[in-house]
This record gives sequence, structure tokens and C-alpha cells, in this order.
Amino acid sequence: IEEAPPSTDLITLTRHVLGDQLRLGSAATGDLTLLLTAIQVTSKFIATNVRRARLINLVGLAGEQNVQGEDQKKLDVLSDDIMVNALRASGKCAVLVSEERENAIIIEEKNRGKYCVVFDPLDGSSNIDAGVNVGTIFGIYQVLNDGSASLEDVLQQGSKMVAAGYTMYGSSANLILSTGQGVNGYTLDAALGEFILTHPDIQIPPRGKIYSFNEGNSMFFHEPVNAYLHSIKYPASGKPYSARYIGSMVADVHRTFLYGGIFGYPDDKKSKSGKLRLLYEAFPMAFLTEQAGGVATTGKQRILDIVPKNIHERCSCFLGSKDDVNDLLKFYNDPKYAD
Ligand code: P6P
Repeated sequence: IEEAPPSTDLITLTRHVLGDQLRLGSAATGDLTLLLTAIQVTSKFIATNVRRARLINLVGLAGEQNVQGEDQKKLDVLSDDIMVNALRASGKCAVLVSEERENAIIIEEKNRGKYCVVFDPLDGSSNIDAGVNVGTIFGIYQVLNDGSASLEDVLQQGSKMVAAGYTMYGSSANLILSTGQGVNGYTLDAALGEFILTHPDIQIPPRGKIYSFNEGNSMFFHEPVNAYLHSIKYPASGKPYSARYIGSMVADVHRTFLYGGIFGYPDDKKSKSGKLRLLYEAFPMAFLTEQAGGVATTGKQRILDIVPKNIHERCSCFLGSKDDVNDLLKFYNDPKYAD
């Protein structure tokens, strides 16, 4: 079969973002585009090493524990290092927060820029040895004042983020990004080394047929959660929802964006503040969710309204199709289920 001639009008991530930024007129200096170029480099590096991990014996523990007290995988450490180095070298950052580092990194004056990046370099890494999709999650703030670089620059409400995204490492590397003008998906063409626009203007379906919760925690779930799950598993009419749970947030959220439905990691009687981290997991995913027409809530408040108190705090998280998440909220707002 004659192969179609290669496209000669490639919409790369950089070209696409630059286009969006130029439409902002003089407000755009190109700094965000350059910062996103650095992030693309880290995603390409991590994609390459996740893919080769088994071959070059990168799976397995690095013998260290991270600030969360979790065993660090060699890939975790590599991914964290490449991100810190590339973001520092970009000259566009003032403060960095990594899931792998106890303290925020304040970039030295000579390399400092106006953005702060909060990130989980390799989320879902406990699944790496099983070959499950893992990902990098990032959120970007602007510093509160010109030249400032302190913790308060990264303890801003999620709604103050100027951009957020994730890269999922699977059969291909998919970078999903929003700079505040909707959500777009880009697929890495490894031959070119470019992320190419493949999913323009992602919109979460208003309702799905899938729920994604770790039901192994059901005995700890608060009443509104169990009541909601019961309502979609034993519906008064119509078919029950399907259960899909990968246990890697980037993979579960990516499927929810494309197919619709609801993803939830609620706070419960065991994990009083939930498990997912607010700054570099819930905030970026909530930003993307709302930009794609969905709803992201703790069950009690909009996730993006939270003002973080510390960089590694956790939060309850439900996100996805607006009708599905609003159905869940009916149970939280019904005094019958207050426990
Ligand atoms: P559980 C992975 O470790 C992670 O941080 C997220 O990627 C994922 O959604 C969650 O934890 C899975 O947690 O308790 O269901 O294994």
C-alpha cells in the first residue's frame, strides 16, 4: 500500500503554543513557550528512559526513600534530576517543587525567571515494574511579584496557575497541556523528537459510563461516596457503570478525559486528607479538567479554590464529566449521608 506522503505542515507543540501566545498580543514574551520547551525536553528524556528501563536495568529501587517515605525507583531519581536541571537551565524559573524533594528549590538570582513549576516527575512509579503507564504531572504559576522567589510563590490557589499538563509514558508519549485556552494533546514523534498536535481541543464528555476508584478502600469511604457508588452500580433504571482502575493517576485521568466518567481518590477514615498531593497532582489535573469542560472537587469544595498551606499537603479528589461529578456532589450535599 502506497504510504501517504509525510505531512509538511507539522503543528508541533511549540508552534501551537506560540500561536496561542501570540494571539495574547504583547502580553506574551515567549518566556512560557521557552519554559515549555524545557519541559518537552524532560518528557523526551523520561520517555526514552522509561522505555529502555528494563533493558538498562533501571527498574527496581534506588535504595533511597523519598520525602513521602516511599521507596524511590531509579527512574524516579533520574526523572527528578532531569527536570530540576532542565528547568534551572531554562532561566525561566524562580521556584521549583518536586514530589521527590522535601524542600522547594529557590533558583539562584543569576538563573532566575518569573515562573514557578510544581511537579511530580514520575507519578505512578510503583507500577513501573509491571509496565503500567506512568507519567509526569506539572503545574506552572507566575511569581507573585517581579523578582520574588519564595514559598509563597508556590502556595497560591490552584486557580492562579497559568498552565498545567502531564506527559503519559505508554505505547507512545502523550503530552496533554493547557495554557488557559482549552486543552490540547500532543504525541511524541520519536523520529523527529517533536510533540505533534494529535488531540486538538479536548472536551470531556458531559457524562460517561465509567467510574475509577480504588474500591479496596470502600470500608474506609465516607457515607456519601459509598452511597454514590451504590447508585451507579445498582441503578434504579438503566445499566450499571463499568469499573476501570489502573492505579496510575495519569493513566486513569487520561482515560477519563477521553472517554468521560468519574475518577475519585477521596479522603476517608484511613487517609484523613486523601492520598493525592494537592500542589502537583490535584491542582494540575483540576486545571486541565475545568479547561476541558469537566468538574474537579474535593466533595466539599472546588479543588482550584484551595489555598495550600504546605507544598506536600494532600487532598480529596474527584474529577471528570460534569454530570457524573455533580451526581456525586448531590450525595455530599444530602444531609442523609452526612457521617
Ligand atoms: P492506590 C500512584 O502511586 C498514585 O500516587 C497515583 O498515581 C494513583 O492514582 C494512586 O497513587 C493510586 O493509589 O492507593 O489506589 O494504589
